[in-house]
Amino acid sequence: MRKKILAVLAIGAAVCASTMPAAAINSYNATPAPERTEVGAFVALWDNTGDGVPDRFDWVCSGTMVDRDTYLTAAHCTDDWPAGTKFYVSLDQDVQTLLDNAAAQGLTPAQTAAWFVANHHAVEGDTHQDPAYPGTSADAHDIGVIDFANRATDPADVWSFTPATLPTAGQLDQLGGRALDAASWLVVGYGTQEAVNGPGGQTHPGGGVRMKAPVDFDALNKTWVRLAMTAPQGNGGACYGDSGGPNFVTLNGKRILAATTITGDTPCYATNVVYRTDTPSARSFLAPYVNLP
Ligand SMILES: [Ca+2]
Ligand SMILES: [Ca+2]
Ligand SMILES: [Ca+2]
Repeated sequence: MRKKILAVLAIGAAVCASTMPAAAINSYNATPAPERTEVGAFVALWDNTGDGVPDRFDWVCSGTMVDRDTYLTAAHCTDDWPAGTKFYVSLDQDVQTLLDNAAAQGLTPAQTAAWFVANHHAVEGDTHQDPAYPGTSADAHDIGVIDFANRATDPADVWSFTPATLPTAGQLDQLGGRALDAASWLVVGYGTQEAVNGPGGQTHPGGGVRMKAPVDFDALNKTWVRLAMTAPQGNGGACYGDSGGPNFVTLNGKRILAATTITGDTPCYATNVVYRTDTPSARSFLAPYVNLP
């Protein structure tokens, strides 16, 4: 089981992105999600070498606007960054093409970040994570936000979107497994595809584009939902860079952001393990940032 963050993993997605197909989520049963304007890429500018000069500007995770100035993501996406790292959200559909164009023009990572902000492709915010993270396997407290409440510009100043609807307290428990299995589930994110075997080992092509895929309910745990992403059953799935992104369930015609992508099987073929947003711990973390239903 590996968390589905991108950047800190030594995988080949962003290195040769220009030769990769523009796709994200897993390759099978996935489609672009231009209509999911509330879902955005988690982008960071960071220094790998300790000299104070940023070496990377890239998408690493996914997340969702839950009000005009709060972007819900995973705690592990906000964790363990080098000092001085800056964090941004982009609600653009195709972040990868913009990054490729900046690289082709020879912009440095810092110049690319400035260009993204100046041209309304990214907004800088402030990360916060559940102080109880990493918690336990029963409750990892793997929830965080990029918040814009203390910034002059928030995403609603730049993009038009309707914030996602969070569940009511204990809503998934009240529904129970049978109703949750009958409902439609959808995962959205900017992450890579499932593992591809090559001469140098496994790689994860793609990513940086907002994609969606159907997934199927497997199990409800205390703080987790387990979702099947098996291709033969018509499911898609989530992979590296999809961490923090939404898993929506449609209940009575209403799309609810029931849980966020956290982890799963290492090659991303089988299971999306997602952190519930209707639990007391998730709600107590979120309460200072967003009005909960
Ligand atoms: Ca550096
Ligand atoms: Ca099922
Ligand atoms: Ca807020």
